[in-house]
Amino acid sequence: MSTNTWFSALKKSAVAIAGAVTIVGLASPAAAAPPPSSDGVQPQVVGGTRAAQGEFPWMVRLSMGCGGALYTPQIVLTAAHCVSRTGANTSITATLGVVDLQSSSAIKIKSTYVHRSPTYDTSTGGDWALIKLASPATGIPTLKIATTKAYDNGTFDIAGWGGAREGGAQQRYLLKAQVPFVSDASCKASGGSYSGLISSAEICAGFPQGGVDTCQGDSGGPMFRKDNNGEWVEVGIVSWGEGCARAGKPGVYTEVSTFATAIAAAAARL
Ligand code: 4AZ
Repeated sequence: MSTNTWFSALKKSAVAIAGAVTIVGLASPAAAAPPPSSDGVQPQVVGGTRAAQGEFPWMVRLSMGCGGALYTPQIVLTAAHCVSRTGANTSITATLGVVDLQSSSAIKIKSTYVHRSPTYDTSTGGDWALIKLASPATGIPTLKIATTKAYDNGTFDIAGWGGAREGGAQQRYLLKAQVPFVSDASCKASGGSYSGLISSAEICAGFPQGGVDTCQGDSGGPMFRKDNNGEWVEVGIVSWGEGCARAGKPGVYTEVSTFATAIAAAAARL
């Protein structure tokens, strides 16, 4: 099947692909090209570089191959397409506190329960889910969510352990990159699946020329920026895209502000 068809299929059956989100950069963008890593080794993710230990302390890797962000000490915010259903679930392991997934310092905590957005796969959209952890991740900062559209603009940060390029392997070390906001109108005009963009529920980001993006295995992870107080705020959740880092094919993210009230209410009941 064509790559685009393959990708749409992935979007529909998120759990199957949940393992690999990668920050991919296939070609250097004209603007804001990331610098090479300080160790002099070319990062395996083109367009991204390695995050420093502690730089994004709320980043979570989930065992089904998705990303997430620590929302409260005992709740991870991820994508609905990374989980199968709402209900008791002790099969997920969250890895926290490290950029190196193989670090002996990694904190690993099992899940107890999953809450999948009830509007996911409806016309409302809402690719988000909450995972309750068996115990609090003490000492790990949380990432707040955007509660208004005020931060749905500008330059966003993305991070994840997904593939370094389209079809590439999952990463041991956390990679990061930056991508600019793309308007709903521009995103919707990107052809293919983008014509079905749910403007109220999704927010797009990427360079017109491609080159920097999230990718398979980054799903569920946060797209974030600083707020007016200089604090990190999650504005998007890695959701889908046609391929990775392709020109004219932005990354699509759950618009967190749209679902902030529902997310907070669900978390309060977990
Ligand atoms: C994925 O398969 C995926 N380029 C996530 C994000 C993007 C593409 C694919 C965006 O999880």
